[in-house]
Amino acid sequence: MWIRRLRGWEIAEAAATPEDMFLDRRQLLRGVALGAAALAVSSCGPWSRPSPAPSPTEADPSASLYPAPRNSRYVLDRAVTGEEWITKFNNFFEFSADKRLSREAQALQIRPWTVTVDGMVEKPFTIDIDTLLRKMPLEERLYRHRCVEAWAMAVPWSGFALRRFVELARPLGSARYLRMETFLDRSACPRQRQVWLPWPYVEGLTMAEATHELAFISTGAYGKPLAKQNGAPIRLTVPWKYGFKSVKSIVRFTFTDTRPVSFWERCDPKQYGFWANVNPKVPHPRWSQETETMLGTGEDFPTQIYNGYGPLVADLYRGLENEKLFI
Ligand SMILES: Nc1nc2c(c(=O)[nH]1)N[C@H]1C(S)=C(S)[C@@H](COP(=O)(O)O)O[C@H]1N2
Ligand SMILES: [Mo]
Repeated sequence: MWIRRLRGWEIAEAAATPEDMFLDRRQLLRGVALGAAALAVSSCGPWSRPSPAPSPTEADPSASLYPAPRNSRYVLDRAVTGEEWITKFNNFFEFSADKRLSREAQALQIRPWTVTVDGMVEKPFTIDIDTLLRKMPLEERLYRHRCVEAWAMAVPWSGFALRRFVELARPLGSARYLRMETFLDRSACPRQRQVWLPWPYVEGLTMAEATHELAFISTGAYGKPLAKQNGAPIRLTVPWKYGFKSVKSIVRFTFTDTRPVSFWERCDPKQYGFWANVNPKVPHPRWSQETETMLGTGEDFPTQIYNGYGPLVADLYRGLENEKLFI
């Protein structure tokens, strides 16, 4: 039985999702605050068990590629989270500020889907997702996922190492960052007509981060192609950073020498920065990051620095101690 306490994401769900906090201020100015607040209040809490996901209506042409062989290097210190959580409890602000957005997300058209590689590369190109999937060595990895809202999951992702994709892209030596961009489709995605939000969703990594062994591109989960609400057909997964870095439904990878400004950083740079590494000692302005609650079991765990991946990633940040690495 879940003992009800006020946790970071409950605050977030009720009143202070990153977007709502951003909207709070804007909406005071605009006087249109009611919609989101009413939605948040009318929904029941995120701790109630979600019902099973709707079965996909169209066949996914990549279905035969899954399940991919598991890479045994990445082990968990806790149980894999029930699949119903990842398919029914999501952050995907293109579709809703409410976690129950799986139905809305089915409007996303994931075929045809192309991915463009441009910027500081030997030769820019655009590749069809199914061609890309057959070029990349697919594997399964068990990773922990830690949202800045203090909930967590343990997920069997399928996909490929981001560094294999970087090799395919052939960046120039002068590239310092990899910028990743979600689709922008104002006709199919009504929320992207909210001109006060900086659509499309953008995220970025340094080249050292992007070529780190842990940086992963997920194209599937739980032995199946990725569900639309999880960012089909291709999303980033960087388990040592807060979940908002893991940009969904990517259409463009740009190599650049300029640090990208991410979606949330553009919304509110005081709360969300470029690095966003997990750290229990650096609270969010509205809640502590000391502990996290596992979806499904409701178990609390102490938050670990770099989400427990410190031994693998801490070296990436030597000499950068003056940067805001943990926000
Ligand atoms: N394009 C896009 N990517 C996104 C988001 C989003 O709103 N839009 N939300 C982020 C946040 S805050 C989290 S916690 C994860 C959630 O991924 P999941 O719903 O697959 O668990 O996606 C991240 N990627
Ligand atoms: Mo998140």
